[in-house]
Amino acid sequence: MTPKLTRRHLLGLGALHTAAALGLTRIGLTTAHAAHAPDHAPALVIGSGYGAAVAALRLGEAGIRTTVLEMGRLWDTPGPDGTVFCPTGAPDRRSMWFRTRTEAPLATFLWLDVVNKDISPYPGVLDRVRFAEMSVYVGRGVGGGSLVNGGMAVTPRRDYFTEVLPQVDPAEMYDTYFPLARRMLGVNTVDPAWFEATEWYRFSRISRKHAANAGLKTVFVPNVYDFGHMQREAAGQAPRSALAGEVIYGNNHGKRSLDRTYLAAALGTGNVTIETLHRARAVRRQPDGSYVVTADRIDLTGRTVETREISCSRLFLGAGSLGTTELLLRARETGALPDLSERVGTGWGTNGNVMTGRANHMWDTVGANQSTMPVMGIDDWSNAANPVFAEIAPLPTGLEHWISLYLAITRNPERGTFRYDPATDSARLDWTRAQSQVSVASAKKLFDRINLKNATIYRYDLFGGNKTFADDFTYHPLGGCVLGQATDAYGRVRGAPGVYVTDGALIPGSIGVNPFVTITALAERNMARVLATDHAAYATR
Ligand code: FAE
Repeated sequence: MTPKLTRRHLLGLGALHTAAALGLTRIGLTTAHAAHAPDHAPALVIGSGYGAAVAALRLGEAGIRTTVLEMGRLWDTPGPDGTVFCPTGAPDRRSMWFRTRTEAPLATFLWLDVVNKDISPYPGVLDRVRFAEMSVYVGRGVGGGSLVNGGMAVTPRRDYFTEVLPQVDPAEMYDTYFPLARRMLGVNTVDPAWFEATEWYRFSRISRKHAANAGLKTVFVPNVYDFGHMQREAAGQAPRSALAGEVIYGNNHGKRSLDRTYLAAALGTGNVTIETLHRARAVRRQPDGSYVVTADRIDLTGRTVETREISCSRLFLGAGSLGTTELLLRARETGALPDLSERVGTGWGTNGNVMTGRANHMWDTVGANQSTMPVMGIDDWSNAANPVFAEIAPLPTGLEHWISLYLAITRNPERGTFRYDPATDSARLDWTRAQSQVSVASAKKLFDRINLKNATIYRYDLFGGNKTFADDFTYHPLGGCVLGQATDAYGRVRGAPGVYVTDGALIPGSIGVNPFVTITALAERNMARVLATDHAAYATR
């Protein structure tokens, strides 16, 4: 489905281009005229990922003046090389968030340290947040995770969704909010005939064949990458992005990231302003019931150039599972919001993520040319003994390497807890390597079966330490402020009236598929309720 660009989208896109061209950190329809940053907004949104973008659009549409604070930069200005994002194979400072060396998920190839490169510190687009025994990859910038992710737009199984979020009416979600989210995000599917014929998805077809040999089902999965554009890339009629290895450090073309969809529409309402390079640090409540957010504005070296206090009547937390949880945990533990629930910081999980690679036989070539956008998964979730949904992932090196790569989503009931560390004023994650072993054991069962039936073996050279399973990072952080626990059934934060959680922090650690469609649809559902029922209580003061 090609999304219809409304007048609102076009106005918003214009505002983004103007801000980019002028190097502004404040983006809005009135950007050029606003001399001073306002220190009060009726509604304040923290972050600009999926949940935040939904909140911003729906608030703006309701006529509520809204400010969005995003710690990353706007990714709309070409660098000296003429592109917005850096090439994946030759990453520069644009790749990662204030690093001196990149930290890619696949650290080595043939055990060689050939993947990562030295870079200079800069507010780059991908961050790897390291906790003691788990790392979390997140996107930084206007659009959050949508800037760096694989675009897989998967609707969860209805039975599992109902089990995970029993407070949510599934009929409402599957009839209204999932279709709305897919439409707004511009979800589309690969043309099956093209998929079968193109060299760019040979790697998927080989994995499908090997899964079938083991009696396993594969399914096509939708994506927000524009497949029309991809086909034109393949035909040499459009600039290459998915077919040029671009994904984790940003796509220069073809990707319907949130700045093209929800956020453009939000800006187009004329009521929404986005402030970039603003990191929200603290939240407190005023005697009149309004809130004050303390935010550091940083420059491109990471130095704090200004500390702002912005008051608001309503506060929407969309800083992602890690960001939102840390803000609320800090507020509770420092006494700024002492009435917050004890459940803040609990119920966190990795969505059972575990990555693995298999070595194929010489005759089973995966192709030197691989599209970075996954379009197929092995779906064995209905196997009650060992439910797994495994994304067939690309490994685009430009060379034939005979590797089949997967991101398995397993059903791991282990949950982590965040603790506030006063010494560093940050959240620490209690998650042990042993907790990841549940995911590894489950993925191993599935891939042992595939290896057995195809007489193949695992790759040992990709994840460091001769590991066959990457058990130390996740792309899918979920939970920390779980719906119905730290919040009510609509994301209203317990003990802080007028504060809402709107992002992946609401989902209790697992959803069985790649999560952004669920995060978006849940935010749509919650915002519809909040705007319908809480609006009068806060008006637009
Ligand atoms: P998120 O998108 O993370 O946005 C949070 C935003 O808040 C970010 O822009 C932060 O910079 C910002 N922020 C954080 N703290 C602060 C603060 N204190 N002050 C101001 N701003 C702040 O949140 N999911 C899928 O469904 N399909 C995929 O194919 C897929 N592939 C992925 C590939 C990679 C490499 C990665 C990293 C993730 C992938 N994901 C995928 C996960 C998906 O991107 C993620 O679930 C969502 O982005 C989470 O959405 P949220 O709204 O929770």
